[in-house]
Amino acid sequence: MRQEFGRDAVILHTAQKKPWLWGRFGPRRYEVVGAFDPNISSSSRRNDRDGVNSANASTRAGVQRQTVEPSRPPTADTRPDPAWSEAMLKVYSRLIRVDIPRDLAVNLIKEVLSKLPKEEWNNEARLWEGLNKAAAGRIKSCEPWEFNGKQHVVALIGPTGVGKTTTIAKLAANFSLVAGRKVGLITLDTYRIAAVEQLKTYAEIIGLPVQVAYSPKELKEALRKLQDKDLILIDTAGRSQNNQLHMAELRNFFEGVEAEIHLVISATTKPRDVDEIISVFGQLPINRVIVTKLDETSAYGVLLHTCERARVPIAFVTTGQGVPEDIEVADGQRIAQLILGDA
Ligand SMILES: Nc1nc2c(ncn2[C@@H]2O[C@H](COP(=O)(O)OP(=O)(O)OP(=O)(O)O)[C@@H](O)[C@H]2O)c(=O)[nH]1
Ligand SMILES: [Mg+2]
Repeated sequence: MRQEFGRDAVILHTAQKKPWLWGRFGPRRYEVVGAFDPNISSSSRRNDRDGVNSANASTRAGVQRQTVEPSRPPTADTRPDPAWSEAMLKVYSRLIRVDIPRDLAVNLIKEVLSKLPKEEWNNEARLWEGLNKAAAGRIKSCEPWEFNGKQHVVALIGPTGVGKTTTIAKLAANFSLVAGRKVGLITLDTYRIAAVEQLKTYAEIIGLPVQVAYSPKELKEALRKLQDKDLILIDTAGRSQNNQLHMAELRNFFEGVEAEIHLVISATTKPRDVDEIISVFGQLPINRVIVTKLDETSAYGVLLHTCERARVPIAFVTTGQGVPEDIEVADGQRIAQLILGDA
């Protein structure tokens, strides 16, 4: 906007335009609405524009400095195996570059070697091809719920601020407005001021009923009230994985409830924290994982790490703050390409 119309132009609204849930990583379009004062002379605007251009160039350079890691080949002491060929080391460092943890990278390469004839072990292209297959094989995804007369009760759990409530709003809008399903919402998040309001606001816009449950008994009552719905989405309070009391509360809520529990993890989480989150939230029977905020990182290795540790399929990924459009059905093959694509 500013490159085009000068420094005084202001952005009023931006939106990402792309197909909804079933778009499967479709191409993106952006809509930017802005305004500028036409009374500012074009020459001063041109000057502004130069100023802005140079500012942009330096910002871009700044961002690149932060996000692009130099591709240093592993040194002798970080070599996972002294017998590894140059090609193996090269693919290993590419895996590290996209944030795949070292032990997982070694494990993947060993899997590839076990399937590749020895004379190809020094062929980088063949190794990389094998790695793509190995990664895709390890990322299990699943199709969205089929209904055939069966009701699905789905609870989203996970750490604070990963996007549980927003993801519920996206799912609710897609399954009710696009797929034409009867959807009901329940929230157990009565800890945070405005948490209930957040879900109620979405529900009002979409036109869905919301129940608030303060206790396990009330959850069962709420489920009864929504028994005519095809899909019931349950929002929970985000808590740190270090809060054991919260885990006990969550377990109490879901005891005797047939809910499909979806663990929500942000793609920006560090691998070590993923381990911790999965081990602590794993006190509940997790059926699926949802990975959020793919738009906030460019190294997607944590998706592979999450699949490895959670040992359940990824159901959905989310790619922005926009409700309802920034959510997609997970596709293992496509996620593998995404992870290794930039390496
Ligand atoms: N960039 C980006 N932001 C997202 C995404 N999903 C959610 N957010 C944002 O993350 C912030 C937190 O979202 P919430 O849905 O409130 O997260 P939550 O897990 O319900 O949070 P708690 O209930 O406090 O634990 C909001 O600003 C959302 O707009 C996503 O896919 N990408
Ligand atoms: Mg929430």
